[in-house]
Amino acid sequence: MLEILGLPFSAHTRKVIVACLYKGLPYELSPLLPLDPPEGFAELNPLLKIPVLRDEDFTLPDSTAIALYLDRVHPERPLYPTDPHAYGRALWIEELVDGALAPHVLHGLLMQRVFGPRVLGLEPDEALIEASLNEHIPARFGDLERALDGDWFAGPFSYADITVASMLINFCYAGERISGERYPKLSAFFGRALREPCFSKALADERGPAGEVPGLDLGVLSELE
Ligand SMILES: N[C@@H](CCC(=O)N[C@@H](CS)C(=O)NCC(=O)O)C(=O)O
Repeated sequence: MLEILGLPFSAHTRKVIVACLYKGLPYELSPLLPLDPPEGFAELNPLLKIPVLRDEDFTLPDSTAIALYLDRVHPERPLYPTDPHAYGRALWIEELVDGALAPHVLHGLLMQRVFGPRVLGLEPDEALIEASLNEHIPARFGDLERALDGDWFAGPFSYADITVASMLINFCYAGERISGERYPKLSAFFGRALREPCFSKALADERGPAGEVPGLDLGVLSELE
């Protein structure tokens, strides 16, 4: 069985969990805290980030590399579109989120507001929170709002949608909400994505472990019910 090393409430680990659920691949999740990595973790991922996938004796870090690998090994229910334009677009949307939005949601906001003060005992960097919330995150949300022209970001439901929705969940976990007034298409997309069975199941499984993290705002999970 596939083993996913990571945490269910990590945006990048969730991408892989949702991908496995979407493809119907059985997996087990082995909790791994990147803030307190186990000995030898650098051999699995020198960047010390989660997730890492283990498939028998093969290990692979990075949510994008893992999804591309899973599509090769298990081509049924592809995560990436087959149409070349949609495929390229899915990769671009993933880069927009993981490369340009993730640092501001995960480090600029969630780390400063929740994990830093509530788990690590660190003072929040208020200037960083302010810049993330008022500058960087709105810029990228604007890009996503403009990029959406249909139900999904790249043709049929794909890993691009899983990537965007997963990052938006962590934005909400930091106590924020996606404004329907400012981002009507993105906000409607978010509701639609979370109602996909692969997301409903992942979020139901995640609720318990996420509830153990002090300070995470899990309201978005109840708003779905
Ligand atoms: N490009 C990586 C990014 C992974 C990533 O940033 N993971 C976060 C958790 S969501 C992490 O491990 N952070 C720990 C750290 O930065 O020290 C991927 O797509 O898997």
